[in-house]
Formats: sequence, C-alpha cells, structure tokens
Amino acid sequence: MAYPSSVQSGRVRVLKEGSRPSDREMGPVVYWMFRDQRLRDNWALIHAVDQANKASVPVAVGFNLFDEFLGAKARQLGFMLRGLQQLHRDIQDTLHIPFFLFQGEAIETIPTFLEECGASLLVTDFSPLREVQSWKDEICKRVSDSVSIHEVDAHNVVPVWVASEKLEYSAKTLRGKINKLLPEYLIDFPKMGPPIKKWAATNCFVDWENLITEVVRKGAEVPELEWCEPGENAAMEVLMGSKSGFLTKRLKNYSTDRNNPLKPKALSGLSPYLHFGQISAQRCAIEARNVRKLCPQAVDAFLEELIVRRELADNFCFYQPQYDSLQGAWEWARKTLLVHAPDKREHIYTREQLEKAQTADPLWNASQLEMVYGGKMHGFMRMYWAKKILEWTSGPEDALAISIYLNDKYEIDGRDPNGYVGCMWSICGVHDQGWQERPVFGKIRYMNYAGCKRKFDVDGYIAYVKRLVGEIKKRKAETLLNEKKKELRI
Ligand code: FAD
Ligand code: FO1
Repeated sequence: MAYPSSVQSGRVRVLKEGSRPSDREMGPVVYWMFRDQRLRDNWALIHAVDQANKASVPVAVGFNLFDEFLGAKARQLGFMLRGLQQLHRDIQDTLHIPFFLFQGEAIETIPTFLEECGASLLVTDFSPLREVQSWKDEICKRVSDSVSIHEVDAHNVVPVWVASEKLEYSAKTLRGKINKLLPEYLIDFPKMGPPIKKWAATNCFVDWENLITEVVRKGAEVPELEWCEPGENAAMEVLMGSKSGFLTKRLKNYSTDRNNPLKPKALSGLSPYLHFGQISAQRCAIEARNVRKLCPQAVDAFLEELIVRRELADNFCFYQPQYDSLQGAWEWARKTLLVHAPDKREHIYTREQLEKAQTADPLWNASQLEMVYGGKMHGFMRMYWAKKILEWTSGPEDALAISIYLNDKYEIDGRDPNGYVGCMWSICGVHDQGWQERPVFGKIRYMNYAGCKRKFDVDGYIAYVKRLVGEIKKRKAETLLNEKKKELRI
C-alpha cells in the first residue's frame, strides 16, 4: 500500500541523504523534537509518521534537555518541561508513539540513540538559531552513513527557505512574497492517527516531578510564573477558550488597544506558546481567518504580526548569522551608531542598575519590573525599554548585549528570533528606516517619555505595575510562610 506524503516537499530540507543499500531493511524513524513541542498541527511529526508508514517501520519521538540552554532559568524551563510532561502522556495515550527524554548534549545523545535503535531516518524541526544549526551540522557528521536527516519547518506558515532565499530588508519586501504563498501553505492539517507499525515494548519512563523540582530549584533566581499555564490545551484555551480566549472574547480590542500597555489583555498572549511550539502559528492563523468577518481590522493586524513580522524575524536570523550583534546591522545603521557612540549621555547605568530598575525614569523602571516579576513585558513598552538602554549605556554594542541578556533572562518568550530582532530593530534599526539625526541615536528611530505620555496613561501603567509586583511579592511571602509552617509541623 502506498502512503502519500501529506507534507509539502517545500517544507522539508534534506540535511543528509543516507546511503542505504537497497537490500538493507529500513530501520525506525526518530523525530528529534526541538522547537515545536506539540502533538497537534505539527508538520515535523506528521512527516515522521508518514515516512515511517511508507517504509513500514515504527517511529519514536526524542527530546533532548540541555544541561544549559542559553541561560534559561526556572521560569522558562519549568514552563517547557510541564508542557512536555503533558505531551509525553498524550502522545502515548492517543498516538501510541513512545517519547524518550535525553539529558546532556544533543550532539552526543541523538547519534547514540539512533545507533542504539538502528534508525534510518532522523526528522527534526527547524530553528534559525546559530547554536541549533551548528548542532545539526555536527550530528550529520556523527551519525552512520546509512542515516538520512530531514529538517521540517513546522514553525512558520510559509517555510523560511521558501518565503525568501535571501536576507530581506524590511516587512515591506517580505510581505508580498509571503502573501503570494499563503494559498499554498496556509492550509488545513491532515488528520493523524497512530503509526501502523508499533515500536517494540520499551521503557520510556520519565520522573517528571523530580526533574522539574530539580530544574526549578537550580534556576530559582528567575522563578516560574503563576499566570501562564503551560501546555497545548492551555494554549488552545488562550487562542479560543470560551472564557477569555483571544479570538472568542478579546479580538475586537486588538485593533484599538494593542498599543496600550495598560490593557495587556488586548494582545493575544500567545507568545509563550508560540515560542515553545506549544501551539502552531498556522493553527492560530487558520482560526483567525475563520473569524475575519467579525473583526476584519483586528484579524488583519494580528496576521501581520503573527505571520509577516514573526517570519521576518526567522528570515533575519536564518540569513544573518550575526543576528545579535552590531555586525548584523545594515551599513547605514552601523555607521550612524558608531559616529554617535562617543556622544555625551545624560545618564549611564551599569547592567546591574538596569537589572534592578534603578534609573531616574519611573516609566522605564516599571517596564523592567513588569518583565522581571510578570515575565512578559507589554509589546509597546519593549520598544521604549530597549531604546532607552541605547541612550543610557556606553555604546550600541553594550546596549545590545545588555538588552538581549535581560530579555532572555526574564521574558517567558525570550531566546527567540523575535527577541533578537526586536532588540536589533530598537537599537540597530534593523527592518526600519533612517530618521532625523540626533545625539546618541544618530539616525535610529527615537522614543521618549513625552511621546509615551501622549499615547497612553503613563502614571496608570506605573501604578498597574506597582500593584502587580506587590501582589506577586505578597503571594511569594505567603508561600514561604506556609512552607515554613509545614516544615515545623513535621
Ligand atoms: P501579539 O500582538 O498578540 O502578537 C501575536 C504574535 O505575533 C506574537 O506572539 C509574536 O509571535 C508575533 N509578533 C508580535 N509582534 C511581533 C514583532 N514585533 N516581531 C515579531 N513577531 C511579533 N517577541 C517574542 O516572541 N519573544 C521575545 O523575546 C521578544 N522580545 C522583544 C524585544 C523587543 C525589544 C521588542 C521591541 C520586541 C520583542 N518581541 C518579542 C516582539 C513582541 O513584542 C512580542 O512578540 C509580543 O509582545 C508578544 O505578545 P503577544 O503574543 O501577546 O503579542
Ligand atoms: N529545546 C530543546 O530541545 N532542549 C532544551 O533543553 C531547551 C531549553 C529551552 C530553554 C529556554 C527556551 O526559551 C527554549 C528552550 N528550548 C529547548 C526550545 C528551543 O530550542 C527554542 O525555542 C528554539 O531554539 C528557538 O528557536
């Protein structure tokens, strides 16, 4: 029986072609799950199952937990692992696919596992981050000749290498290319059932509770968030839940209030789920398009962010390996920033002062505290926040390094192409145009307190963050007290 591929060939890149002798029996397929940590609407998983069915071999999913991943702390790791814990249960119950968790360096654990199970095909999802790309290159070298490796862009609606074959200059240059390809790529997902061939009985027990406790203890400097429930079901609830789903209950505010930091619920709140791949951007786009008649303006604005801006960030990181450094900026921006690097600054703060929100600007301090305590700074404030770091540090390289450090440390959605590009846009003018020249910023777009005051209730935002921080501190104190009481009773 022939099994047609349900994944468009453009979505799949062959990183390595295995030299399988024709008489050799095909070994199993392994999907190394990385950036797309979900069961539903996952083109990489669909491809792995398709390929396994075609060859009449079993398929397994493996995830590698790194000992250290770009400075991630309890906040991000707890969210990720709790999502994976649900995925582990669901993939076994619904698809009968085994899930293996490896710990350590993927360049060692993945080849070892492939060898042990005699796999013929490794499928993996796609991330444009440098580290990820280089680990994959290394794995290609380390696995046996017979193994093929396929990379599937399961994150973008239009695969990054299909949308454009070069570094794009701005949203304007990418938008047309993406829109032209949407009829082909913004399509429904096929239904997926359990693979035909079962994996031989095996033990893939994971002691999730202990693992999470340990990871959260080690990364306690940046604690987990209470407001943001992890997992695929929670993600769907945020998108379309009947209580306060974005598309079901909050959509109309997106066109009017999305730039008002006092109204964070006007935003979708999807970035944590999109970052960890607990929801597919394509699913979000399909569902948004389905309700376009109700609020066309809001849906169009949302799709512009979700597809064009997000995929522009992947384009930048994929085609510009220096995506987080001044070297990655365009010539005009580098030049103007360097000309103005020696300009006198009104204030210069150290990274520690910035981290502790100890500046003379109460609005900036509030945004920093929103990020440190709440874990998700409002999108509008992120621009102001990063631009002020440019104004208050010794030069653009320093500003970029500090903003990325803080963004990745505290944001629940940090360590993402959107974050690197957000900092590069704010500080290095990436995807932006030149503006009127001024001290320190040169031709980079400027933002200031007075501009914010004209746009929204600045004092209201400062008071809102103060309340938020107060509540979080109070809850933390209560938890500590209860733990102490419990200890004493024992
Ligand atoms: P919504 O407005 O509901 O957007 C829906 C989705 O569209 C987002 O989840 C995101 O995937 C995408 N999107 C929205 N705005 C942008 C944008 N400007 N560029 C690219 N994609 C976008 N986003 C992150 O996901 N992670 C980060 O670490 C991050 N850091 C940023 C740092 C700075 C300095 C700046 C200026 C922006 C940053 N952004 C980052 C982009 C944006 O601010 C967030 O994606 C957004 O605030 C997330 O909230 P939301 O999902 O509720 O937004
Ligand atoms: N992916 C993994 O495969 N293993 C990890 O240990 C891991 C940790 C991690 C920590 C924080 C974070 O923000 C993401 C993390 N990811 C991990 C996910 C994934 O690698 C990233 O989302 C992509 O690389 C971003 O493109």
